[in-house]
Amino acid sequence: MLKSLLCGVLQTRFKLLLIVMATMVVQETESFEQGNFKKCDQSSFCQRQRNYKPERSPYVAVFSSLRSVTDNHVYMDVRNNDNNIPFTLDIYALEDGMIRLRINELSPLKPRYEVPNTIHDVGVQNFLVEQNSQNQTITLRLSTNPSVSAVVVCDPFRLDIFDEQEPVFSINSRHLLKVEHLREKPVPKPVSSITSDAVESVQTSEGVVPTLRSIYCAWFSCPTEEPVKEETELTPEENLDNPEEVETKEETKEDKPDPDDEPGMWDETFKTHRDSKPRGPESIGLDTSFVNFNHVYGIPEHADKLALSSTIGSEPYRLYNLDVFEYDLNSRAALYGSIPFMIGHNAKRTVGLLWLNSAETWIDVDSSEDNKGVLGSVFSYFAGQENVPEVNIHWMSESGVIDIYFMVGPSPRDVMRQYTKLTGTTYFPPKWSIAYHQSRWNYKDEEDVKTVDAAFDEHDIPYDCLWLDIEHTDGKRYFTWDTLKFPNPIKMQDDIAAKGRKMVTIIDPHIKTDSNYHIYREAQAKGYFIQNKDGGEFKGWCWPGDSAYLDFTLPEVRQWWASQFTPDIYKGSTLNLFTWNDMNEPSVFNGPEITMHKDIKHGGGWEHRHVHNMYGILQQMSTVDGQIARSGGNERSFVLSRAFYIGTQKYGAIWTGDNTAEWGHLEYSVPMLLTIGLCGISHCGADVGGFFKNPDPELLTRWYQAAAYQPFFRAHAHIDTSRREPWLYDEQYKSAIRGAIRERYELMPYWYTLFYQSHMAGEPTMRPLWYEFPKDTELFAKDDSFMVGSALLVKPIATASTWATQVYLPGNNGWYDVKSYQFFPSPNTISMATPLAKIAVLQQGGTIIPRQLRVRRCSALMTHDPYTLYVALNTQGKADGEIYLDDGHTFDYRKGVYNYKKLTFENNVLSSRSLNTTALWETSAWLERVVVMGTQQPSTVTVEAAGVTTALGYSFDKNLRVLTIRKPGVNLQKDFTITIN
Ligand code: NBV
Repeated sequence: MLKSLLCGVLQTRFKLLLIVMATMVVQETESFEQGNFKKCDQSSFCQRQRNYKPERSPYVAVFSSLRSVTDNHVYMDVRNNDNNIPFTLDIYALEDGMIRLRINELSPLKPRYEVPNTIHDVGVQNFLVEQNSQNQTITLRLSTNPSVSAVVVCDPFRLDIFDEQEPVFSINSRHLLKVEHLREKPVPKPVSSITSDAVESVQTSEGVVPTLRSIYCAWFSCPTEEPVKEETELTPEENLDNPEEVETKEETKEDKPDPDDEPGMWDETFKTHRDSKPRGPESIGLDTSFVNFNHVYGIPEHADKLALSSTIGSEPYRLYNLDVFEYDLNSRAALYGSIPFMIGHNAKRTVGLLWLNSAETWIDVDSSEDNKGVLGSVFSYFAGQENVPEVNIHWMSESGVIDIYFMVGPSPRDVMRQYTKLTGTTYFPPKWSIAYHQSRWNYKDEEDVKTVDAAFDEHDIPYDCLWLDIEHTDGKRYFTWDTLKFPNPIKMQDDIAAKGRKMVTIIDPHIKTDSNYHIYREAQAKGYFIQNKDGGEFKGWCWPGDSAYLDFTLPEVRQWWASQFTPDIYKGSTLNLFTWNDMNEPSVFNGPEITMHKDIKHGGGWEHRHVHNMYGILQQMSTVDGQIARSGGNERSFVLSRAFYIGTQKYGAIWTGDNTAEWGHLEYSVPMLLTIGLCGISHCGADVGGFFKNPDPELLTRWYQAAAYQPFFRAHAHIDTSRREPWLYDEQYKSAIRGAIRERYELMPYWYTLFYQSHMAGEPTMRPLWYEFPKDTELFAKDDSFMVGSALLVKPIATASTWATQVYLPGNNGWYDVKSYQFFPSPNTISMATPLAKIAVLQQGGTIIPRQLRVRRCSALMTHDPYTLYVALNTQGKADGEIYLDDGHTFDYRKGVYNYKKLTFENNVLSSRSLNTTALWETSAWLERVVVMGTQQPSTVTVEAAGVTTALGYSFDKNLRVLTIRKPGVNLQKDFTITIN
């Protein structure tokens, strides 16, 4: 009996063991790569901040300390009542209804890191200040935007921001403000040395120094401390009178860890990497609530949906630029770029919040139902309303100061304008760079380049730029060529350029440590590399083997790097060669989390931890400077970067890195790009076809179709994948891919106009549907379709064998299928047939878009070609749009050398009027056709330009109600009027 019982138990145990082992194997394979990267509980500051949940915030703003530094800047003292550390609170009134909040230690042991050169000098306005001593609140109203106000509640500190009386943000209402003050490393003291004096001074490596408390108490009155009793520990045996007391004492000790010595504050190890944390803890945390919002967006880069999801009970979103191999979808894990900008949107308004920080940051999003009504009950504005929603955000950064910019919108456009006033608008990309790019790792040699280039022409597929990856170099020494494979790089580029096309070479930030390599030699001699924590050049592993990393935080290093791009120095380069900055998170193969050690040193004594998320943008910025300088400042730049940060849009394009040839990755490219666009970066794209693995031809075709309508359109693939140029596929796929690329080229005038507008006003070119239809709640979480500008709605096919798709058409202007011109009233969900060659694209009623239908082998050849206008009438028979024209590549537009036209259709008259009047750009481009959708049969059509009126030919499709006007023939520079009678 006993034996069989034992056997049973053992058998069960054995089975369990097998199951556990099997699970471990599965988990191991699933999480092997993710295991290289930290979770919040492996990052001590994230743990400390996340575990901080006081019932009441100890931070108090001192009411009587309010001072106006200037009329647009007020200042207050803040103190942490738990430890009496003093802080400064600064609030600034900025133009366009924006408010800035800054909290720093009053007198930190050492300066805390503040992000340089990111925020533009924006205009300011005055505060109208009202103090209420009874409630201990201070109301700061913006003088030029008086509907916008900030209210400081003193005890505990809270800041609420209102627009039109409506609370939109509430700061520290969850009591999560926690600034870890800089402190001396505690030195373990012998028990007998603890006396009450220890409160006022501390033993450090530099001797006995006064504590912050003692400095602070000289300014403020401090509560008197209980003298610390000398402790002589009794063993349980000695304390025979009361043995339980000993137990309790020990428990209390464990419950109250030394606040200066919590785990990971002074030293932290992840895998085999130790972070020595020379400055100790300095993290910051704060909650910001979006009041009356259910939906928040932004904080790229994550392979996640558009609307951010609640992180409660799971991992926070993480911002820490990392090179992640085969990244997972539906994840909050960090990727290559970081932008701590969040947008809240509801049916009434859109708001934005920028958390200015360049260190590792984790973000909890709490949109749980339990929150509903909590803040609603605090604000009288919501009296009588139950369940007012709120999304509570907990920002946690490893270092820096609290520095937040609030934007109250109220429309999505307003928020983008406000955000890009602070951080810059999109650089103006040269026209060729928004056309189609062909890349792979790698086009092998000059012969390969020549063959691929020629094949595009043979197969009648346009392309504008051919890319060379790391294999083109001499042993991964950037700015050099493998002379066996590329013996005549200048001739190669000239041949490509002769056809109107461009080339790009990759230039990574890791520099091979080889004294025969001019870049290394010079940079080393100048001391331009990042240093180890104890001095000496930091070396990490990357493609070339042992590599050093330039310290791009230093202006002199950036200047020197920029100078490397002149063709005299970059041998074998021409002005038609542009740049790709990859691996600039930076990627360090043998570093912690495949990046740089946090404790290594940049110039100015800052550690890498302080600047990490900015490293990539600094490389891209100086590459751009170099490219512009090499042409004497005449030619626009094009630099693609993998890492990105706040303001990347000013410098160039980014892409979503190493995705995979799977349908899911095609699907997620849409929300990823929408999010990146909402955070200012308009020129973004995903590798067409997926970087890793081989796409089947249907997936590749559908990917081309989606990307033909996304801002940065480049096919790219891993070195181990099979070749996948479009002509390698069966006719049906090849012709569908050709069709998609040609659709892009036809639409180039519209894309170029959108990029000009994005450059001027900061609007994303690719937009979520809610951006255009902000009141339609159906759209708030929709990310399977998107808008290109205000006119086109695109629903990519992101699942296999999908020959029809449901498309939700918002608004009440109606929509036209761009190919068939079929009209669909809206709001409405329609079913659209999507055979392999079809892209579901609809033009909104009320819009006019330009196209060029004579597609040539590249965009440069189409510069002066004729245009067609597509006028899609809304239910009132109206439409409008714009068209922008210039030379496509120089900075002459800054001198006014361009044509920007407003196109209006009303009362059966289409007119084109110049929005700029001086220094027009000379072009022979003319209007060859106008297609008017949703109109009546005319009896005559005439065009008037420069006082001359001419009758025009036309055809009319009664069923579709489409009028095609032939050859108006007017030069596009000129104003004209077309009248339909
Ligand atoms: O330079 C090689 C690749 C490049 O093709 C890719 O686009 C980058 O994202 N690079 C990463 C390094 C190797 C990735 C496995």
